[in-house]
Amino acid sequence: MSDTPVTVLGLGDMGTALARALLKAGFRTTVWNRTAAKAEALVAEGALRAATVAEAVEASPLVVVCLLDHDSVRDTLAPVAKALTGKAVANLTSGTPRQAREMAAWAADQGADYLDGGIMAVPPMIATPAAFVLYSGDREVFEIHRAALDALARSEYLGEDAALASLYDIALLSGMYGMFTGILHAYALIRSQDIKAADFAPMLGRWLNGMSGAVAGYAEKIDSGDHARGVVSNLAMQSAGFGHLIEAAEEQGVSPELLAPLGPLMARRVADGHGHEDLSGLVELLHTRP
Ligand code: FVH
Repeated sequence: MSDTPVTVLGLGDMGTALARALLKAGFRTTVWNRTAAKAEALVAEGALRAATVAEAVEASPLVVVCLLDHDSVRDTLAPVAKALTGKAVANLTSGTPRQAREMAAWAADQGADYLDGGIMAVPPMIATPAAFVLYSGDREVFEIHRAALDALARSEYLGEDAALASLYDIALLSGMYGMFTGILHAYALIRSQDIKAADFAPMLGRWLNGMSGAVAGYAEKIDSGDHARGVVSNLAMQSAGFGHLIEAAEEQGVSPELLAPLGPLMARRVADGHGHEDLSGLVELLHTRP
């Protein structure tokens, strides 16, 4: 058995996976969930059940929190604020950067150390090499509890600002949803012609892999602010061609609503005199360079 006890608050799908990973790694694991019955399977596997949040917090120096959202974290922790003094809270509940800073300040007021986390995995991926968890907040606290955190997934520490884990989490998820958006639209087009999505999938996968160079290529242009360097497909051409995508979708009876917002942004950037540049320049319309 590993020597640092750990408490897990929240036994939804993710909290259960986290607690199970800790148990498997040999940590003395105390669990609490609002709906107590969800602890039963874990107790059968060796977890200690806490009857109250206060009891759960008392049980371990490290308290891993994985609840639905920011409000449920506040609702759960506020009544046991005093018990948190001297504890380390690793809050792996999804939230915004502002909420992370707010929780860090609140924890500090209670005399607790705070790490904010973003889980980059779905529950079955926990404790597998495919999963990673982003952390930000107090570096020393991260290092002290690293063994327990590493039992959940590969840990990636981003810096002292508690908001960083959430910011990276949201940025990664936004990239993911952008990709999903394109995939769904592509399948709707294919289905409009009675072609099986599965038959088209290998080609779509090949194409998206081929285009993944944009991740690093756009990053270079965005960081330098030079969207005109090494342009292969200029924005004016892409903007004109994009109209065909919307027209074709409508012809095929496919709603273009997932794709459509990109068109006016491209047109605006071209009208502003950036038609010779790369698509990466759209970032300048989304956010003003500091
Ligand atoms: N599951 C996933 O794929 C994603 C992967 C990335 C990270 N997320 C985030 O993890 C947080 C928890 O997600 P989850 O999958 O465990 O969610 P649920 O299975 O719905 O469990 C929710 C737990 O929260 C408890 N809860 C809800 N409201 C309250 C409240 N007001 N007070 C106390 N506890 C509350 C709920 O308790 P109960 O309904 O069983 O009594 C569950 O324990 C989440 O931030 C994801 O975005 C998961």
